[in-house]
Amino acid sequence: MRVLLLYPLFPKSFWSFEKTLALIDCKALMPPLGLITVAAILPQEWKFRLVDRNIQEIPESDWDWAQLVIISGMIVQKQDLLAQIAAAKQRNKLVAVGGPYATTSPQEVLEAKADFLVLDEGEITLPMFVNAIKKGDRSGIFRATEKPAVTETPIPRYDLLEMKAYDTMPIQFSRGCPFQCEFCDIIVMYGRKPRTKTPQQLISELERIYDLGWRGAVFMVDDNFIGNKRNVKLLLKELKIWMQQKQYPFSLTTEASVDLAQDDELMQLMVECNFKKVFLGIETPDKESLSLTSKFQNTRDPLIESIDKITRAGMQVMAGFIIGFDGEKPHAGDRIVQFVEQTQIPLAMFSMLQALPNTALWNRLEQEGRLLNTSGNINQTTLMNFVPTRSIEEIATEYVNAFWQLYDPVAYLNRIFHYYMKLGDARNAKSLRPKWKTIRALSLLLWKQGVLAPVRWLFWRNLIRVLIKKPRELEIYLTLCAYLEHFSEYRFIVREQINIQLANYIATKPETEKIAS
Ligand code: B12
Ligand code: SF4
Repeated sequence: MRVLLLYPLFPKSFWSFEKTLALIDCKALMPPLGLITVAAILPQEWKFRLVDRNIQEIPESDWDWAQLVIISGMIVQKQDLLAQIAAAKQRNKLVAVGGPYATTSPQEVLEAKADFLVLDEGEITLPMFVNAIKKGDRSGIFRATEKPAVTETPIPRYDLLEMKAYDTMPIQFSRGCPFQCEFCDIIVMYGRKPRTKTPQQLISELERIYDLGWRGAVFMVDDNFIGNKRNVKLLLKELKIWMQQKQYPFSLTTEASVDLAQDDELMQLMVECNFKKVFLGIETPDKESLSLTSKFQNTRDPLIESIDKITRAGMQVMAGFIIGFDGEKPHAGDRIVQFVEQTQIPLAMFSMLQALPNTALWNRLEQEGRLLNTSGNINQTTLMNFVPTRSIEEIATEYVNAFWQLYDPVAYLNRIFHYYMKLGDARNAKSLRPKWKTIRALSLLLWKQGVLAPVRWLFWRNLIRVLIKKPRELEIYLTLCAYLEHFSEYRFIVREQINIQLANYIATKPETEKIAS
């Protein structure tokens, strides 16, 4: 069987970083780990080609070559995902779709005329699909009621990737999260019992990307890396030795819950394994909203102290924020800006609350008759998809103003300077010899921010202070500066897109208020 694996286009978003990626000559942030995992689970005598539409067009010769087209994607990619199903059907190809979007919104994919829906986790449903294909079936829907043990998951087919097109390689140690935030679809898709790989299994995966020549950023894409603290410590103790032996070829990033700050041993081990960044779901500094959304883990210890502890331990904190919770008091946007300024978190991912299909939030809003349309999106440029307890106009205005302030170039450059100064010095990684990519990026950055930008005086002032006081991890500081290239443009997009949608919403208000149930 000749299989064409397709990954649809992402819209321009908080995460797309076009301008920052252009500095380092990369085409996209990360490759699709789901699809290369699918390729590893399918029979290895099948032939595979992978096209990530975020880095290249699909050559007509690939369409001609393929007997089966497999498409995966998340909800934000749905427009292109549905378009690629149509393109494949136009060419009479057999089409199978799976992954997060198809799993949470199967009806939309079926209506687009995909032949096979292979939902939930592929470790269980792909063998059912392969049997059906071998029997000669031409359509089917496969679902799993169980969650697979990821100890059986084979090493993803990293060899199918054009690695140099990406900034970061993804790898996964665990799936699932023990918490129960009301808006979260992770626990719907991957469950509340974190399932981990074995340390040896994960190290073999790192070994594979190392052998394929990868060096640099690796994103451990776990839903909550510290969901199973016992197993993660076992991994880190072995990983630490491997990293040392290989002379720290990777700098690691992951996602974790904020209770990480309460475990000094865990933080220490992560730093020793060269974890450089950690993404925390802070959501809001408003305690009532955190309790209402069942994010109790964020109410137990003061958030500012926790963020400070992780930072001083030597890991850069990135954080997610949400506006629009039920019962939220006015000026929530200002409180988020204030919180970010106080903690000086460089990258604050911010969006309006969206209900995703089948989450506890979705089910509650459906019962209360408050859903506005049937699909969520959780992008930074989309309005809420339900009727909130205060007006959408008020929330959207606060949101746009807050986003605007967060990525104001002066505020951003000052924030990252102060944050970098307090970031703990990990002192374990050996600096790699600068690559041509880094030298090119640095020259472009100096030209853009040091010569062309209106904030050039601030750029130089802060850079000189960094060179004098803390030159050792200069690359981290300059990378933070490079993100400004993306955000100073992206805040215009957020403002424009939200204002257009808000105007449409206000114009059609009587209709939109006919709430779908
Ligand atoms: C890494 C990641 C990203 C990366 C994307 C990198 C990339 N190129 O793919 C980045 C950081 C860019 C990102 C961004 C966002 N992400 Co994201 N992301 C993830 C994360 C943490 C890991 C994805 C991954 O690699 N998983 C590991 C692989 C092995 O799992 P998998 O893809 O699910 O694949 C398995 C099965 O689904 C199945 N499978 C997958 N595809 C297929 C196809 C077929 C045919 C078959 C049979 C099976 C199958 O088999 C695999 C093995 O079991 C997931 C969470 C998660 N646990 O997956 C969220 C997740 C996918 N992201 C999500 C969201 C919402 C976003 C954002 C919108 C967040 C935001 N608010 O901005 C943005 C959007 C991006 C944009 N540009 O607009 C949601 C998607 C929800 C949905 N229902 O679609 C998830 C599930 C997390 C969440 N709930 O918040 N994300
Ligand atoms: S901590 Fe994160 S992954 Fe876990 S339930 Fe809450 S939002 Fe979901």
